Amino acid sequence: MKLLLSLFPIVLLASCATSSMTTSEQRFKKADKDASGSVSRKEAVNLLIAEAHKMYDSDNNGQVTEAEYIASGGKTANFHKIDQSGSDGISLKEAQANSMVFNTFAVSFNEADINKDGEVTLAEYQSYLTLRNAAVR
Ligand SMILES: [Ca+2]
Ligand SMILES: [Ca+2]
Ligand SMILES: [Ca+2]
Repeated sequence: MKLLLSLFPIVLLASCATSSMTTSEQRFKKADKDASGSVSRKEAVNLLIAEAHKMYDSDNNGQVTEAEYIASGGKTANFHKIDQSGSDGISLKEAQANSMVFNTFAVSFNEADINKDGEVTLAEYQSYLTLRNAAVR
């Protein structure tokens, strides 16, 4: 758990970096897979996990090996918890199916879901970004 939380700064930094190239609206639309106008917990978390998985997968072969995981600040024990199949590689599917990973990434979704209805609207997302940027400054 502790090791996954250490992922967070990386993920937040990455989303800051992408937001300079894409607007928050574009990012929101990307997360809203079914184009329902709001982002569900599942949609948001799956996207965050996909982004983190991509970042950990330094050689881009679709699998995060133990070496790649450790190199990104992960711990062996957690690696084995997520690598359910024991294949020395975490696929995106495995990462998304892992409840420990899901719950970790759901934390930032829950923060953004201001009225706690399980969906984040564009307005909620934008006020979340404003709050977060204010906290950084
Ligand atoms: Ca949606
Ligand atoms: Ca890899
Ligand atoms: Ca909401």
